[in-house]
Amino acid sequence: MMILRSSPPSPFGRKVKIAAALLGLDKEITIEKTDTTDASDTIRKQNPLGKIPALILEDGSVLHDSPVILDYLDHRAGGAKIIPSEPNARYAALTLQSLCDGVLDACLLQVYEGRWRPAEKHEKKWVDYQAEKVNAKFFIVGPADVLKRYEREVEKAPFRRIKAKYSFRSYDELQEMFESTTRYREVSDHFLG
Ligand SMILES: N[C@@H](CCC(=O)N[C@@H](CS)C(=O)NCC(=O)O)C(=O)O
Repeated sequence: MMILRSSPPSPFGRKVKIAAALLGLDKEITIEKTDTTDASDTIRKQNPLGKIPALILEDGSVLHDSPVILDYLDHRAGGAKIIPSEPNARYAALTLQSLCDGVLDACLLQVYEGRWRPAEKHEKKWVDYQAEKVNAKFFIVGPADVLKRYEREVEKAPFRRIKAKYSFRSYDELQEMFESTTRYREVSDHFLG
């Protein structure tokens, strides 16, 4: 059994959970809740950067960050399932992943402004700059019929609320939306047949 160090609201952790489900590997992974803000959490030993997600393999070795974990899961599932092997398709997929990760980073930087700095020190220019990246680049790739059904949920995506509130509560709302709307298996069937 592999162990995924993650936390329910973590977008990068959810990315790994979705990949595992798409690849049919979710039953081989136990999720161990992690608090990256807790200095005594073992994540800081497992990943010297103290970041989640981190995937602990059966032999005790630790993989991070999420692109590395996805690459490993794809390999473990037989290869070229979510990351193509043909060079053009492969580098297009990896670049798309990098873009999506960048959007998540821009979301997190807005959240961290609220989490780590007192309200009077929030730098609006910085937060707006990150929000621009999210607003400009946020999109979903997939078959039209699947997207149609998710459109309504995307409209409800609370990124703007995160921007407005910088609070854990908004993040919890994001998590709630995710739990109520994401159907891993359904998505898996559409994307992988
Ligand atoms: N590039 C990393 C980003 C991971 C990341 O930023 N994780 C956040 C939670 S979603 C985290 O651990 N933050 C705590 C920290 O930065 O110390 C990946 O793709 O896994």
